[in-house]
Amino acid sequence: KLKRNLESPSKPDQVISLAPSHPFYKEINEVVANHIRRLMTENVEEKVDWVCIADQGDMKVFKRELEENGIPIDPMKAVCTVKGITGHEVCQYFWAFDTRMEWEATLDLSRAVEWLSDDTFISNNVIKRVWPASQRDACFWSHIRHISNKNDETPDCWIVVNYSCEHPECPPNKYVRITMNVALICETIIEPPANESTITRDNITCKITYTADVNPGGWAPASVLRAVYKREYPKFLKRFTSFVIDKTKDKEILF
Ligand code: 16C
Repeated sequence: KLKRNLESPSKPDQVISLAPSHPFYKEINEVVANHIRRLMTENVEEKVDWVCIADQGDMKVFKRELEENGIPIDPMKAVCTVKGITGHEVCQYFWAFDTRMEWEATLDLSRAVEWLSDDTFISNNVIKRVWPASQRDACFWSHIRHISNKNDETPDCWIVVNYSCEHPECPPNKYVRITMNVALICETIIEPPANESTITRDNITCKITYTADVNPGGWAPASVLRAVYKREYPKFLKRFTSFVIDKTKDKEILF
């Protein structure tokens, strides 16, 4: 089932963290900081221009209708709570390249283009074609980070950001290139077990906030695109979180 380009470089055994002199270092830190700021200040449920497009109790998906030069670029935001898994586990699986095709149902292909460090790599996703639009692809860096609440000003959370970039080995010459700024931020809530017994999966809940700002590139019919988003974003969240539950159920809890 796992479709990967044979030329994809596999993750090296050990790679040092991204050096401050790396061309993406500043951008990654700024983008991560903006997502954390947005998490702490934006409550879409209170804003009139955000509409809820899916409400399944523990999972809600919101969008804000926006167009740029006639192309819909609706920002999406989803919040959900899932029992039995930690934020670290959820982010680890969202970031991990080798299992991406096991839960990604909207891709034809995903290939790693370059590993920048042990927490950051660049990949190329080829998205399934949606009639009548042309097929799309994306080239983006994926970065995973733990933010600890050292100073009480930020929540203790795990974050993964997928952010569009250019790469000489991934030129936009075969498909329409989409651009995106996607973040998955997770906080783990632990309900202390009675009698100081060991924490089990029954005592943990993960609060997930997912945001996706995607520009579909060239022409895309707004009504079709919006119908696909309305169906595919909730489907992705359900499928992905079920995947994490299944992968971790017999494993030790990764806090
Ligand atoms: O975040 C997700 N996945 C990440 C890892 O792969 C990564 C990818 C983000 C890209 C998400 C947006 C893709 C939009 C493509 C626009 C295509 C235009 C088509 C024109 C239509 C008229 O961060 C999870 C992403 C979950 C995506 C849900 C929405 C995707 C729609 C894609 C259309 C393919 C449908 C295939 C139907 C079987």
